[in-house]
Amino acid sequence: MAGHLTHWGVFEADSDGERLTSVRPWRGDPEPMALIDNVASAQHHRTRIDQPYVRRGWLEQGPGPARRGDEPFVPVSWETAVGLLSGELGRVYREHGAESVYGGSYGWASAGRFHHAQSQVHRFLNCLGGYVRHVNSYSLGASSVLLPHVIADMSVLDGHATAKSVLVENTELMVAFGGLSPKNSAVSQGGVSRHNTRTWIGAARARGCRFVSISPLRDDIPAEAQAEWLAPRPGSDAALMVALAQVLDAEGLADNDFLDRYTVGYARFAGYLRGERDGVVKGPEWAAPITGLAAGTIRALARDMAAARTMVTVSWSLQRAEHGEQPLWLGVVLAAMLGQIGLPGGGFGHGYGSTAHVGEAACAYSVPRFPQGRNGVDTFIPVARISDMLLSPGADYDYDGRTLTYPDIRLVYWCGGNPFHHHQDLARLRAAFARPETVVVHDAFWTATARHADIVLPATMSIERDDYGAGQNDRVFFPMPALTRPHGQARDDFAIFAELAETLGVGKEFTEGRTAQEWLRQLYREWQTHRGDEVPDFEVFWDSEQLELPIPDPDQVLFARFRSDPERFPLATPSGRIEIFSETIEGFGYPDCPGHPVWMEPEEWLGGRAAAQFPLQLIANQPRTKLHSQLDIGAHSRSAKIGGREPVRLHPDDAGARGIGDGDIVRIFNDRGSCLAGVVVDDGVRVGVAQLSTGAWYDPDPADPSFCRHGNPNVLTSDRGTSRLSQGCTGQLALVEIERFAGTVPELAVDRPPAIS
Ligand SMILES: Nc1nc2c(c(=O)[nH]1)N[C@H]1C(S)=C(S)[C@@H](COP(=O)(O)OP(=O)(O)OC[C@H]3O[C@@H](n4cnc5c(=O)[nH]c(N)nc54)[C@H](O)[C@@H]3O)O[C@H]1N2
Ligand SMILES: Nc1nc2c(c(=O)[nH]1)N[C@H]1C(S)=C(S)[C@@H](COP(=O)(O)OP(=O)(O)OC[C@H]3O[C@@H](n4cnc5c(=O)[nH]c(N)nc54)[C@H](O)[C@@H]3O)O[C@H]1N2
Ligand SMILES: [Mo]
Repeated sequence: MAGHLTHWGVFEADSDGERLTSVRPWRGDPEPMALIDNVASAQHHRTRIDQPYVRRGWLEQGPGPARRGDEPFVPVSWETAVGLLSGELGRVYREHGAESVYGGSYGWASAGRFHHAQSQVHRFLNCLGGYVRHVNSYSLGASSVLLPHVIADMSVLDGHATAKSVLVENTELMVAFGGLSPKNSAVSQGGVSRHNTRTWIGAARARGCRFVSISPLRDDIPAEAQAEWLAPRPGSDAALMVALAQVLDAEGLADNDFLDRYTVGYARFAGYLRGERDGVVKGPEWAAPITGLAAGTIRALARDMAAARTMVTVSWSLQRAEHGEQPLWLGVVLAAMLGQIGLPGGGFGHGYGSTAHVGEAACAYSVPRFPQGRNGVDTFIPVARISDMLLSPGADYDYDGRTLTYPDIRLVYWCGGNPFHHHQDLARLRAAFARPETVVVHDAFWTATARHADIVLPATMSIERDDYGAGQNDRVFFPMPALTRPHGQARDDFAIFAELAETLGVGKEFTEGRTAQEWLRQLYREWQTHRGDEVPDFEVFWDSEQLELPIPDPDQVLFARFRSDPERFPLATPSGRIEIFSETIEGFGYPDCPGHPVWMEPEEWLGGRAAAQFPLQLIANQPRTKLHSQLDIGAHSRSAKIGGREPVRLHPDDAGARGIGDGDIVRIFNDRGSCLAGVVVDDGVRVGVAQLSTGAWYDPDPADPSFCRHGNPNVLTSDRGTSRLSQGCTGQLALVEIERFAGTVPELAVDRPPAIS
């Protein structure tokens, strides 16, 4: 029996050497998650990649642009695969240079720090001269660019958020834009040891904290919160926040001492609230028809916020949308007007409820990681501009005050991510994936991305290799000894890269002469020496269940030092203060992101013209029964499917108006594409909203790649950036229509391997 860390929790398992015979939540987890059930059921599923494969056309005609995604694959030996791939890498680096290789390889891969897939592929490509990389994430595209201009880097807001323990003791009112979702806080990058969402929210409530959840879904906050539920039109939060700010301003409730001492630019913003330029006072009466909330509700909420110790928290989802910068910036501004930033339990939070780690106090030491080396290429893209890059080499685009140019990519290397899960407008991505000369994918499963590759290499799952790991701000460091042998001919990414590197003459640079086991020891020992305190030797750690990490300030309060002395501890913004108006951003001159936050109508929302044709707001949020697309064929994920399709939730009025009932298979569509889904009728969904979470493996109709038979919402979402400032992903919201699916429901193909010839 041994424990194993995943991004969604720790489990203990018995194994017969080949498979897990029983899986139980780790004894230390007070709120274990059923997501752990996906692992054992997926391990030997027929969609597991059992050996290396090459796309037939690539094998026969060689590298070049091609319609990828529907040709058969040819099984090849490891020797052949390594020979072909090293030859092709050699050719591309020689003929086109490192700037023609896209190795950004975005994705979550698996927990375990040494076998972290992105670190592996980045180090390998760096040994060859480097690669075009990505910056930022799908999670926080707008946040990572906007917030450093306005208040602080994401690492501060993320890693040093006021601790949940402090909220439990001090917060009187928690206003949660986007809720505090129990499904999201099941997960954290790198792993979660002790889930605590229901516990801390229940404790805060028992002490008297009032929760207001502002979200299209009632279950975006746990029942323990006994929350009041406000459901404005999705995408209209900025208007609601502007109106809340207007009430504070007009009724003398804004904390002027705080605004004077700790912020810049309030006067400009107040002029906007007061309608000094356009004659429109942006109060509750103005916001009511935009948001669909009653003016009285908005006014009362603003007054309550000013009267209590209030935490304004904005979920990450709000910025994963058109103009996603605005509600985020307004959240900061509202908190600044309330004057409680830096006080226990008050102020601003970003992502309580978005993942498990936000609100966990920072550990003294992060755990060892595999060094990636130096990238010889400077060129990068904001991560969600992948299709634009592949489709438009040489084109210019705006980003954070700069004009950048897309490189000309010949080879795409993906290891540990699934762009045919994560990217928007999948028909367009498929066209983009037809452009490179070669696409290489390592994965454990025949995901849609593997099916769009030329060379497919089978990776081990984390249960099949020795590793160790801990999540960000998670206080438990786990040894992760292999629980079973690898499936089929699967190899660790490290072993694959080690052999490729050897063949390409950079073996020594990549491995430094160490095996994986030797690396684990070496990295641990380096870590041990750099730590000031007593840490057990590797051998002791490896044989133990876990190692608890020290937490220097368990009751951390975000920006407490800044509040105590803003001259001595200024923020890293240009003014050193919170920027309600940013000269820098104003100076960029972007019409879609002016110098202070505003309400800007998105194109796809229920209040706009496009809603006449597509009258339902699709919420493409994170899935409850899995992490992204991972292990979608696992037992827990499958248990939620309807007729094998991803569930879509609809309000009874919207279902009734379309003659749709529980369990029906429907077609969801807009101008970009369509997909099937199985209906769940639920009055916990706002009227006018259809919730189809991400994660169903993309299963395109062979005749029409914009039609997914399985229920991947990214055939419907739009591939446009949040704004020219941050170019973040806008996948959360889109407009759609839904109809009952007429005819015979087509069989799925993505739950079996592709055609093998
Ligand atoms: N419409 C819409 N789209 C979204 C979002 C949204 O809100 N709406 N959210 C976005 C967000 S926030 C994110 S983070 C992305 C997530 O997108 P991804 O991180 O790309 O999604 P995953 O399904 O986690 O992909 C990880 C892949 O790595 C594979 N893998 C696991 N372990 C290993 C390993 O050790 N080696 C190798 N080689 N492979 C491994 C898994 O099998 C899986 O295929 O999706 C984004 N997409
Ligand atoms: N179970 C599970 N947990 C996960 C993940 C997963 O795949 N599965 N993924 C992880 C990752 S990578 C990330 S980045 C985080 C993401 O964390 P978030 O971005 O916070 O998560 P989402 O589920 O996309 O969105 C949260 C909620 O926001 C609400 N919402 C959507 N649009 C609007 C809007 O316009 N206004 C308001 N007020 N609310 C809105 C939706 O109802 C949605 O349920 O989750 C992490 N946690
Ligand atoms: Mo994410």
